[in-house]
Amino acid sequence: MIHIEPTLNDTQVMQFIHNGYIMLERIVDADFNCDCQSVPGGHLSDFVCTDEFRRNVLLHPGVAGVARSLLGEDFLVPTSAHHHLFEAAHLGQTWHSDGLTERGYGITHLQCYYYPKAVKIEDGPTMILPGSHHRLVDREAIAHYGDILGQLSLTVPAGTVAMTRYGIWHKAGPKLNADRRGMIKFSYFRTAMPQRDWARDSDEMPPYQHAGRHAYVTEVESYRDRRRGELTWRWLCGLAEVEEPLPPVQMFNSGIPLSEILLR
Ligand SMILES: O=C(O)CCC(=O)C(=O)O
Ligand SMILES: [Fe+2]
Repeated sequence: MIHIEPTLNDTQVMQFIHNGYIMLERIVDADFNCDCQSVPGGHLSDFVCTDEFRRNVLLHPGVAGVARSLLGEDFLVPTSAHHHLFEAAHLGQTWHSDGLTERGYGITHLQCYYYPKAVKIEDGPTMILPGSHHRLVDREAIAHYGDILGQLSLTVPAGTVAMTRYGIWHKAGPKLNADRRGMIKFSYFRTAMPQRDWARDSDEMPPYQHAGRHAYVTEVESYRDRRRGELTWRWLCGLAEVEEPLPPVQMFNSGIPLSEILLR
């Protein structure tokens, strides 16, 4: 079986719980980024199942190391993806979360955005709202929001992968030019209950450290974020009483267990 070392430590896992994303800038090799310049928009399956895509992106030690840390040893590796390709200028999408966003405290699904080409502000970067993955809402209820304090435009260098908690609020930002802007989106899933699957600083489990308020969060909601964060931390450390369906129930759910992959 391909061996993937976990790359996150206790502190980084707590940061992920709080923020709902991790950015890996310039993680994918420049030559492979160039190979992605002609990939068509829309659903992708054959391309993401090639050894090249697996080696350079899905099983890259830096990318898969985060999946290993947050989803455990034999996670599902994506076998399909969606290429969000924009060329013409547009006004931008509305705030939303995708698909059947999960309930519960466990982390069972990581949704990733891979940018083969650098994204500047005028290219219509993806925008995310850090911390919003805790707020499960009706999609239509947030669509009318404009700018939100603390929102982040993912202006990134080529080869960047953002790894997000599935429920995070996001949208494609306004695009001012006619240049190609691509983002290949794919998901990893958990297959087994967690047991503090990352690189441990020590065998003693540290208590959850709440990193404080996000810019748009008031006192009471911040208290809720702290409690939700603690519950997720305990769940990831294997202390939860609550079992979740694994892999999680999704509208789409395609992946191959890491243990079944052979690279030539
Ligand atoms: O392309 C992007 O930046 C985001 C696209 C997106 O979130 C969607 O279409 O669901
Ligand atoms: Fe989306």
